[in-house]
Amino acid sequence: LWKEFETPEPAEIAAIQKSFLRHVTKTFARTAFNMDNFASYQGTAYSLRDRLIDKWNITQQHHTREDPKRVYYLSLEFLLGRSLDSCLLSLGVKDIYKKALDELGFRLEDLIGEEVDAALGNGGLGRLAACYMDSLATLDYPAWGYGIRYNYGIFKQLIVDGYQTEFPDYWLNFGNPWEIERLDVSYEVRFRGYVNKVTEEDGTISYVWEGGEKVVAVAYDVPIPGYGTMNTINIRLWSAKPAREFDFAMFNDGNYDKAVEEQKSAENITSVLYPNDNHMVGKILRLKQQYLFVCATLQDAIRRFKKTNRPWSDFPYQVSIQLNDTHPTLGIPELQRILIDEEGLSWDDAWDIVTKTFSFTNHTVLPEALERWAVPLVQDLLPRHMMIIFDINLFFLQKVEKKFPGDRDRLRRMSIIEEGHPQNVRMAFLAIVGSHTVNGVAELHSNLIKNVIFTDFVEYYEGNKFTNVTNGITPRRWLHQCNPALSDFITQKLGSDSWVKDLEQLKKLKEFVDDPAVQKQWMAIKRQNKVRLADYIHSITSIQVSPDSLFDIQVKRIHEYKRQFMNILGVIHRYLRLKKMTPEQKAKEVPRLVVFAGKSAPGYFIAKLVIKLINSVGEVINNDPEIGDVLKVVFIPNYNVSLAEIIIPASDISQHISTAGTEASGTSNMKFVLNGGIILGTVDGANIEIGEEIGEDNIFFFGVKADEVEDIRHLNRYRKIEMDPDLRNVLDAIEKGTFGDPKIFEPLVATLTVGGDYYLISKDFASYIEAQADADEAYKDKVGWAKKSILCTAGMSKFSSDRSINEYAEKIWKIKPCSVPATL
Ligand code: 26V
Repeated sequence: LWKEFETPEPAEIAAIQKSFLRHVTKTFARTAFNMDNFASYQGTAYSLRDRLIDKWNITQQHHTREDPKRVYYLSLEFLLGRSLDSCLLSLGVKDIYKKALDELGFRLEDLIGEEVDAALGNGGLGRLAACYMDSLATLDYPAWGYGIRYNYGIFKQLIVDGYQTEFPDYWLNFGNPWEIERLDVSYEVRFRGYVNKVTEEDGTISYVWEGGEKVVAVAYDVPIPGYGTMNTINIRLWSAKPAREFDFAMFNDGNYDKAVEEQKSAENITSVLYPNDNHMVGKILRLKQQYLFVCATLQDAIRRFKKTNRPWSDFPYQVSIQLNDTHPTLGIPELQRILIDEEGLSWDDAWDIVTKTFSFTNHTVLPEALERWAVPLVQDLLPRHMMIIFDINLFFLQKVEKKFPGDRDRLRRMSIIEEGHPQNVRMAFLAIVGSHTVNGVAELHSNLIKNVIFTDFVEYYEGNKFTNVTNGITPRRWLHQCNPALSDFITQKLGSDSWVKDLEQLKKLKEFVDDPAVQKQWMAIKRQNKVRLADYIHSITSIQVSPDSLFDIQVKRIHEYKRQFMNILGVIHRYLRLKKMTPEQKAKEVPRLVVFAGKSAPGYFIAKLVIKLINSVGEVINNDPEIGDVLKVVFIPNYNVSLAEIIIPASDISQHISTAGTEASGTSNMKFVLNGGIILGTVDGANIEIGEEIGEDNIFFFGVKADEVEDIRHLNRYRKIEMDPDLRNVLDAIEKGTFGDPKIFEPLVATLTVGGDYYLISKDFASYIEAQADADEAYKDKVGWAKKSILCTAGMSKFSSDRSINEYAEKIWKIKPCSVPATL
């Protein structure tokens, strides 16, 4: 197992080949005559899976024996991407697998490329969960991830005539080597029905939830190995199945359609990931997903807890549950329900356990993203939970009233139930009231939570519940794996690869910043990564781009608050400027490649128009013979984790230009800087802390600050917006038809003119263009740029997800590492 390195190499190679061939021939029934790359990928993955399962079993047995406090990370999204490469690296067997496969005539790189992404997430929130699993495993924490096994992940994006079109991502089509189906681990989940009030002989009243319909949640386990450690944790994903395979009575009556329909309707629950990011839609199927998820997860956690015969009062000292945003908040009334209705605890004893168990991370301040569920909907689907939520609210408001007597307006503001027609359950308020700790994901964001959106709660809890844990990213995937050339170079310069598990070591790179040989090699590696991206762009779009241009990249979900619109308006501004230049003047310009990628929610009309505009502008600029390589614009379709691994190492500049105060943290900003790319961005989210760490000289900041935004919006609403004159020119060009039928873009342009410019593009435009000019100027100084790039990587220690996870473990979860011995 972990001792496999002690085996002599030839024997190890032979063992890998044997296991590979066994799986290819026996598991997949292939022969030497039809063993293509995909079959070989499967054989490799299965041979690695065997090792993972061994490590996972040893970990579980050790945890059962030690019985440490465990953390349960509940997330409706896990954006894992591919697993083969990362597992090979974590197990320390990449080189030897490469050799073993080489001898059989396969290139490991090709096989890695055969894997489809596990894309069970929308964006930052889902990818954060994946990074946190990697750190939890690597740091030897006894942790479980829980989520949903969607049959369809985030849709595939195709660009047709410049527009986004969506295709289903049926990722399980050819099987998934990284999951273990656990038909023996399944739980019943009830929906609808009625609540029976029972009066016992002694006069006590209890409630029983009965009737309705039942489905079953079945577990699928995804092992997550720590890097260079035995600890191998688990993400348990639930899949919905009908409670009884078939209604035989119905089947016998010849009512086949109805019988099959019922079966399908159960399976529908976990069929598809909702593709909205930062926007709430009140669909009943989504609520069903959330409840099925927390119901099965709590039964599983409680079953594990009960094995040790501890009293219920021990529960919060053995179990910590982290809610990744409000999506799993129903876990709070569900645990309360189990404790009072099924386990017979008093309300107060139960509530004490609940509030000591849960903690909640908020990931956004956008009002349209805060979850609110209509009371009649919850009442219909989960009648007992609705009663409990009303009671939680009643007891909570009684305490608020006691602390602030007579303050009716405060009670209205703080109520978990929002008044209106219909009433709504404010899930964030329920999550706050039911948790011991609430955190934001970057300093600025945590301050906004405290001072803007949850102020009343800060006052009520006297500041005790709210804290910050700045996000982080795993350096394993986001440097060591995705940028092997830079990773090797860093290891060589530092004389050890210990930085992979201890990012503080990167600080030592500062010693080399003035070394011309290091600068040269550093930039040569960057160029190599730019060539790799240029080749990819050519293969996908047929657009030829020069690796000697400045690569300026914005990749993230398309959203108005992220302001891809401002970026493309800036590109148009640059184009108009270039068009006025003589060839001699143009030759002095820094050639620039502007790359966009990202998905829009399928129903987000304005975001989809932004994609269309980017493609239309690219079409004109890329085919303008007067422009050539001085400016190119590319939209790369279907942004996902494995594409990010190619794009991120290739940036000179990346853009993180959200209106100040709107991007809670951002995590791709961290990935770009870790790979020696420079941020051009607003004073927002984690950009601020990155600036503090790497030094303000190594980041291009622009734009208004978060605390100015409200006043400017107020003025925009009540006066005519002062349109920036350069921006006016740009809009004129669009309206004149320079980029195709201007009618198409009218609704988009209108967001700036008649729409009140909510995201302050006009206000920030001049300083944005100025920052871009500063970047051009700085890029001309090759040595200066190399230094900036080195200092970027060297300053990123803080943003390892290992640091974030250690903070959660110490401050919030109160769990300790439980290191697993190499053998039992
Ligand atoms: C997600 C969903 C998913 C589908 C159903 C409706 C719905 C409604 C709201 C949301 C909230 C998503 C919040 C989010 O993704 N926030 C991002 O979290 C990142 C990790 O903390 C952070 O870096 C980003 O700045 C933040 O936008």
